[in-house]
Amino acid sequence: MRRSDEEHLWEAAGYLPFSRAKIGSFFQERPVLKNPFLEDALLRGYLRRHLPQEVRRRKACKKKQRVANEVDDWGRECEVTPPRLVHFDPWGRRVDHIVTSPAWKHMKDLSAQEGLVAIGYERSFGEWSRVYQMSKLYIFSPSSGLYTCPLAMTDGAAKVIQSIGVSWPTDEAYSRLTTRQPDRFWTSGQWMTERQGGSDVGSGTETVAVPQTDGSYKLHGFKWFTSATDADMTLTLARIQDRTGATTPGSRGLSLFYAEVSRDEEGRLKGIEVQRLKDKLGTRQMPTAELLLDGLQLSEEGRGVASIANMLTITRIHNSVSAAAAMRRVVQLARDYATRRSAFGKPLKDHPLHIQTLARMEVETRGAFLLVMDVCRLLGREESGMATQLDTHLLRLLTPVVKLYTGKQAVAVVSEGLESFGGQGYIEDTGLPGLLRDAQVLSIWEGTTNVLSLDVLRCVARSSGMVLHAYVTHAKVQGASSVSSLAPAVKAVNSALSELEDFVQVAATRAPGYLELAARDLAYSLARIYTGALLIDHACWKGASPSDTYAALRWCEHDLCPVATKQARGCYDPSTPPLDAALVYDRPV
Ligand code: UCC
Repeated sequence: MRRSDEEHLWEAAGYLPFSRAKIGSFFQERPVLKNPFLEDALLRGYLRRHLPQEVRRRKACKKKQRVANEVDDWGRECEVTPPRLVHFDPWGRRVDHIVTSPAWKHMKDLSAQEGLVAIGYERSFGEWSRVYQMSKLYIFSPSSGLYTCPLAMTDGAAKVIQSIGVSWPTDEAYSRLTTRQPDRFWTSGQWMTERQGGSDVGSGTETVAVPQTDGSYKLHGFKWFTSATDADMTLTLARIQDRTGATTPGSRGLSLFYAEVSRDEEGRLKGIEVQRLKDKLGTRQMPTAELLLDGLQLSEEGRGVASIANMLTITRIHNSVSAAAAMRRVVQLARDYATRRSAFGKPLKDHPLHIQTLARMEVETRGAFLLVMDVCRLLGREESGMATQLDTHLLRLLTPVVKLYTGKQAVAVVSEGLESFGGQGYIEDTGLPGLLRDAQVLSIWEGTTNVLSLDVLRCVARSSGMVLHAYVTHAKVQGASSVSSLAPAVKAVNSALSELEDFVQVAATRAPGYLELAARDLAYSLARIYTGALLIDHACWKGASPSDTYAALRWCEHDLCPVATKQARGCYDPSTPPLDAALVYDRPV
């Protein structure tokens, strides 16, 4: 080959031409996303075990393959083409357009067609409708480009409207939220957070609702985090002003409002101004904004928090589904990669320490999946009128537990998963780092870990301990097994349950601050013990595999009841808070 004049020039200048650079011929194969349904032994076993045959027949595999082929590409497009805010049109008119990618719009149509919200309300599969719906969302979620966020809020809004009673003006909204027709389908926002409070909604909400002569209200306020701001409607909280302009402070002063997001003939948003889009660590695919709005009253006056709690239950369950799904996705990619990547003379899959690490991730993922699906099962039972009182208590207790536990697990497992790709796990255009950035929000929005731990305490107190009684009764039944290979796991669950009961007895005699300090560990204990019981139960099923048994045994090697362990160490004693504070604010002497 003739060398170009340019090459001669570079050489004369002392540089080696690129043609001689030793870049070698090796290119690492990338991890391949296969059919996420066929690749998920636990999901398939769980559905085979629990879903009626009629439901399973409809769960065609072809659609799951579509997730790997087409939908995942849309999800990636949502990530690389994030929404942007156009404040003004070319002629200077304020328009506040949130411009989203075509892929984001495809996600909306797909969600309607697949009935990702509708299934929960059609209830064609009775008590199993929620498990069916959530298992579809579980497959969809990691490829959805975060479209699961608007879907969570849409589902929550439909639930709130249904629980309050579907009548004017929300009947049309309800039918649009739960339709399968893409051209009619609406999504909803849940605009709660203000500058003073995302967690302490009761004292942080400043938005006021001013009564109008036609019986409607104008809302004036500043919503600080409004996720999926391109929604068609929203539910939001505000304080109703009386004739003198006074409002009731605290949670009892909050009412729930419904608002449609619409535009006037000139394309301007009616009653809403979008201040700016948020610059977030992750979930960049989804528009989150600061804005002002006006709307119509929906709840009974002063019942805003209680009314929106139904929405929180649904969005927290969706959050948990997304958490389990994120773990499953990274495990699927990591185990595929381990067959394609070689180091130190052999494929990663032949390095026992690497496989042990993947197996630990798998155990965490299985635990999360079973815990989430059990909560979906309980929700389905409640909504189909099949729930016993024990089921209702369990659902109330386990909703914050599953959300807080899986949110944290997802961050840990996804982070571990990225490590299994080496440096490539840290490179943006592999699409892998986004998994971690998006997982990080799961423990933050819809109630942080500590806020939810306190919610656990509150529901125990408000039910006079009935939710705990239901928990212990159910976990014991689930944990009983005659399969000898599971004996160590059964023993671990039962002794952890006894420790938990002992903890509760002791804690009940202590000052109130004692329980508050124990709240997070208590919630973790509830999650770990119950999950252990579920893994054992699944491993006892006649169609279970040796892997199901192995996973149950490994899970139960955890400290299942950290709250008892820490109680024994005096971690919640009255001296702890001052010592914690001294440590946190330690200064050089
Ligand atoms: O907006 C956000 C981002 C949106 C993105 C969503 C995407 C999700 C997608 C996931 C898939 C990828 S984040 C907003 C985050 N903020 C929160 O989640 C709020 C966190 N704070 C709490 O949860 C607090 O505990 C509050 C706000 C509920 C505390 O308020 P109060 O007023 O102090 O609460 P109370 O007094 O405990 O309860 C008031 C009423 C009571 O009913 P009544 O009056 O009948 O006794 C409670 O029983 O509300 C009822 N209630 C509940 N009911 C309170 N919490 C619950 C609950 N969890 N379940 C049932």
